[in-house]
Amino acid sequence: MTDENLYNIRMRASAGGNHLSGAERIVCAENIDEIARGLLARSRSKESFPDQVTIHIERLQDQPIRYLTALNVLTIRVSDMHSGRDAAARILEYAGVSGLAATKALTLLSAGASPSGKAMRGAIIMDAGSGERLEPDQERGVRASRFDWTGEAFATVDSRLTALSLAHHRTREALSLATKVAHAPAVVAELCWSDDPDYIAGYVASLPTGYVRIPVLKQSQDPKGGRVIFVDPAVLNLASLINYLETDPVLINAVGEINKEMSLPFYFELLAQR
Ligand code: PML
Repeated sequence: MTDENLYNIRMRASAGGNHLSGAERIVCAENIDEIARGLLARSRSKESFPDQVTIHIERLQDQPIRYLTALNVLTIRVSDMHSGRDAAARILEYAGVSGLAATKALTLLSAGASPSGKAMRGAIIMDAGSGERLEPDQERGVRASRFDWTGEAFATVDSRLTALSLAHHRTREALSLATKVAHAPAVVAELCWSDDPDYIAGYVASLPTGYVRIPVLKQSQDPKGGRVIFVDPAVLNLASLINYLETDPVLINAVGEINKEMSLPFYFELLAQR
């Protein structure tokens, strides 16, 4: 894949004005038709049929691609949503998020983070110390975009995740997004769980912790979810962070460690040994 020949393809589906699904890829010109067909098929695979689907195809003109290695992955064993959220708060604190901000983020995601109560298409940007929300549009949030795996890294991550029964496309896509986000200037950590009522897993991700999957972060059939990106205000330039997240193209060309499920105390022991 040469950098000059790359295109970003984005799919967004909505029904009744509400966001239903979205996905995106970075591909070579010769793969555009096949990938666009796949994204279109995905827009129709939800129970509620979309009344609007947008496929946006854009050449990544003159934009240098940043190549990254995926964050290391592990899963924390939790028994229910409460122990899942408790684990998330403790891992966020290890990454440098204050207890106040972690609690605020968990409360916002569980209550519905946008002022209208709809799912936000993008992420909340939160001061990792005070918990103050910093994204300019609280209804929309800031959407990380323009990231994907190279073909080789995709095949590797897919087979290694599948070997651990983590074959869902959401895990693979979230890992690539979280890798881009964790390498952003001023980012301390990220917390996410899905707004898909059928998908109850989520994660905490950061450079020091890696991508920590938490299999249960909400009750089944709960439509609330989203992302919070915690930032260090002392080094934050909000405009350049948003620019990096929304427009800088990132390709993941290498896969990190992919570990089995472990308990939270065992994970903290591993971190202490590093
Ligand atoms: C989403 O994009 O809907 C969030 C996906 C969270 C994935 C958690 C995982 O399976 O690792």
